[in-house]
Amino acid sequence: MDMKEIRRTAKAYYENLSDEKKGDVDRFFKKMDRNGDGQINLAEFVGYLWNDNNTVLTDPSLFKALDTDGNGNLDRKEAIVLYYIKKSGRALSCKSCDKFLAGAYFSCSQCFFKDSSSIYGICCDCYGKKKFTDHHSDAIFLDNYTLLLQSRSVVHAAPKKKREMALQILKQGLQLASFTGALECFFNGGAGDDDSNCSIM
Ligand SMILES: [Ca+2]
Ligand SMILES: [Ca+2]
Ligand SMILES: [Zn+2]
Ligand SMILES: [Zn+2]
Repeated sequence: MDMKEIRRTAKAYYENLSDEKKGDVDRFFKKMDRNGDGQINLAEFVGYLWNDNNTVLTDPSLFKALDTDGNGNLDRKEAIVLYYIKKSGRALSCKSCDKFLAGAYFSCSQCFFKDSSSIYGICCDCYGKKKFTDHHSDAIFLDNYTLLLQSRSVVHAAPKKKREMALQILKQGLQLASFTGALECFFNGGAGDDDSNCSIM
């Protein structure tokens, strides 16, 4: 499992958290660390995720991939990646091979935009080998980067009120004050469209 990208993302995400949210990471870690030795072993990892109803993540190969130094335990730094995966809603596994989707993946765009469906994600290997034949035959699969940009067009097409609602939902989901300015830029069409500062777009 290639965790390089997700690890870098988690680190950047953590650096932008408020002190209060960083405290939340501490609480998360303490809760997982049942015996209080400052390390998370596999049993503590699995136990926590079972209690948390996050069985997608209990895969021992994910634990191994999170354990960067390979000492059989997760320290706080290694556990931040798990915290990020949980909080970002990236706890998804491939619908075909069941492996955790650590990197780029493809998802059915119809299911993605339908609120009654869950995300139907397929890892690049399975997508390349066309192992998604049990899904509805008219499915249009898009990789997650393309889907992100398509989402922008979809939100643009919505009336202003609905667009604002979508932004509110995202803000609540991300719980990240520092992200919201950038989000507004994303959905308002980038720099020059209004009076917000869109330095990153
Ligand atoms: Ca422990
Ligand atoms: Ca370790
Ligand atoms: Zn797969
Ligand atoms: Zn679908």
